[in-house]
Amino acid sequence: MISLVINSSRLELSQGDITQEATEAIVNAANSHLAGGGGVDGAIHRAGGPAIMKELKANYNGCPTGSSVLTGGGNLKAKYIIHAVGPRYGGSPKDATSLRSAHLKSLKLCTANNIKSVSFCAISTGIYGYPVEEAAPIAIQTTMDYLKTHPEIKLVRFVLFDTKTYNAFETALKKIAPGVTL
Ligand code: AR6
Repeated sequence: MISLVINSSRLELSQGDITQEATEAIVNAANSHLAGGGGVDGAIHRAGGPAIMKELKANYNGCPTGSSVLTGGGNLKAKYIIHAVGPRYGGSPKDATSLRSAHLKSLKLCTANNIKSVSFCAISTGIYGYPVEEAAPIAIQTTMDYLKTHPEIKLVRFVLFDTKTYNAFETALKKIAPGVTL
């Protein structure tokens, strides 16, 4: 675990399973049909139960890439799930814009819904093929910039599933914020 204080907020990196997180919200890596799938999306729907898909179908007709929508957390400890749609990696500059936007929209949903603690997974870096060494600095920089002007969010935690992903986020955080303490 590594963390960085930004004004009165904290950005944390930890390794683990996001379905077990007790932050108020967790951020899912969804697809634009909001149809469920593999990876973390599959894990969240399995752990959270069918109420989540029911709510998605009742309220949304999909979600564009680079955006996100909010549901309740079903059986999870988290009260809310933010379903963010990251880009499929294709090597174009648009990918970074979409990835940044997926994070920013998710943070804005936290502000709009008075959510003070949120956990993100490493959006787009699994099935969607975004190299984690490129994705991690975008995720971290977007979050740091937001927290600088949005003290209402007290905790943003990145919950990274495997060691390779955790290490890439740690490397990116240390590069962006060299004074970071373990
Ligand atoms: N907790 C935290 N992170 C996890 C977990 C977990 N339980 N399980 C996997 N990860 P991915 P994407 C990590 O593939 O690349 C789905 O089918 C995983 O190791 O879940 O955005 C959707 O429906 C990786 O670091 O999401 C979409 O169709 C990260 O979560 C598509 O996959 C993201 O990997 C989205 O692909």
